[in-house]
Amino acid sequence: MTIHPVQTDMQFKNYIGGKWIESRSGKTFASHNPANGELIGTLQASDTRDVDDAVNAASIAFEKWRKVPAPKRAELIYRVAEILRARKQEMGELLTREMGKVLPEALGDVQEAIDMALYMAGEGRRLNGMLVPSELPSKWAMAVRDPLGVVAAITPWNFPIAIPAWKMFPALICGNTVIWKPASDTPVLAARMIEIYEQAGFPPGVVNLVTGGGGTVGDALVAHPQVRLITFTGSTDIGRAVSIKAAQNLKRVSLEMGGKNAIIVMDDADLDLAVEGILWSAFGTSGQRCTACSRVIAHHAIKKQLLDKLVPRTAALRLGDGLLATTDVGPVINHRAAQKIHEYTEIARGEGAAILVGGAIATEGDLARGSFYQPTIFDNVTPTMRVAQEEIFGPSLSILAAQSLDDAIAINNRTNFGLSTSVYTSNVNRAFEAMRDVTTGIVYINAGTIGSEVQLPFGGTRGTGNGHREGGGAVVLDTFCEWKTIYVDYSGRLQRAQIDTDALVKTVL
Ligand code: UN1
Repeated sequence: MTIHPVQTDMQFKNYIGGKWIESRSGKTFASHNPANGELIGTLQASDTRDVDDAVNAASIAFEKWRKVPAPKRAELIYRVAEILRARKQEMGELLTREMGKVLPEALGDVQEAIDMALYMAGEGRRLNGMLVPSELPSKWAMAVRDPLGVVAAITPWNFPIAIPAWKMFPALICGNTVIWKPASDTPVLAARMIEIYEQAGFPPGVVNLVTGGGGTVGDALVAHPQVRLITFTGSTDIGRAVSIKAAQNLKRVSLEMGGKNAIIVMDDADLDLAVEGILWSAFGTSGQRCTACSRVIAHHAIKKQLLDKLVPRTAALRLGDGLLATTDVGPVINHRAAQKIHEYTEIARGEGAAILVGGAIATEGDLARGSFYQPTIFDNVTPTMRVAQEEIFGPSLSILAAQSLDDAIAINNRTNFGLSTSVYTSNVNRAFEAMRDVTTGIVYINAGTIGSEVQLPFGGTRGTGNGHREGGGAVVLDTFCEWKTIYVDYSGRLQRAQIDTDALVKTVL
């Protein structure tokens, strides 16, 4: 494995109208490596004037871009996939340095963007509309997909390459132009990604980057009347605020928010398989996935046996810099996050949970230079405890007991989130009952709660989303398109729908 040379103290600019430019604010902010505090780069701390410039550039570009045939738009997206594939290792390493996840997962994050690019580029030759019979003779009835205009993508740091790809490739293939506001913890990756769009040959103004705070750049994008769609992934609180603010201009908002995902382990499950799924889903990405498993709902008959296998495996996980092959679990995104995760440990303790493993910020040796949290398991958790209800977004797992499958599903469904659920069972009837009765947007049987694939809808119910889905072909296109219904009457006479139907059919016959 080659580790590419580390460049530090690099200054990255905004990308507006095809030019790299400094913010009008004259201010910058820094991005650091959560494993050791290393400076990754300085970025523009933009303000509303930069957002205005970007909206202006994206609006002008839209008039040309919407007329570029979709198969041609697709060629540019294919090009992004090719460049990203060639630079996968380098981008993966940068991802580990800026965000912290271990390198194999970082490469997976980049791969997910490559997959999405290839998939959406394929839509360039599809973008199916509708052609249906008219009720009148000599008349065509059809519907086509129109782009919305300027789309704002507000993206999180936990999948800094994949999640923007889920939003931007569908937006672009449909003919929208995009302004990207990346999370302030991972902006260097965004700037590098924009270089790839530039290299792929996207025309000026079609893809724009404005870095800076959510309260300034994000709010300005949400409020701007010319931004027609906000596609946001982040916390439920911010998503709700985005939705309320955007409603004033009646704009479309696609939200992907929190999760409180559970793995249900039945008494007939393969426990070794379940343990692998739990470790991967709860502690992969240091638990910082909205699909992460933060609850295990174990059938009471096997709970002890399951914990006897799970706890030592959890205790053996090695924390460290994600670039090292010896690391199982990387840092959490920053010190604030580690503090917040620890507050939940205190809450669990206060609520009467038993801490079986972990439960502290990790500071041994080199870990003190970064923000690390020990993989943690809370036992004796009951469904109404805060640690069983609230999203922690860290390597903290609550164990609950259930009396039966129905009981487990009821516990699973009773939270304010609804993203992903997994059920371990070897009984096919139980598996199908769970597939019927679980009310989250994603259900896994005999696999963990993480690992969705781009060609299927991704999203959740209740506080996780607002009804939109990402990935999943036609489903995601519906978010990024406006349906335009077109009637073409070539009869040469006035035909009145719903009135002349009978008479005219008689004339034709
Ligand atoms: C997220 O955590 O926000 O299914 C997305 C998964 C990944 C995507 C997670 N493919 O875990």
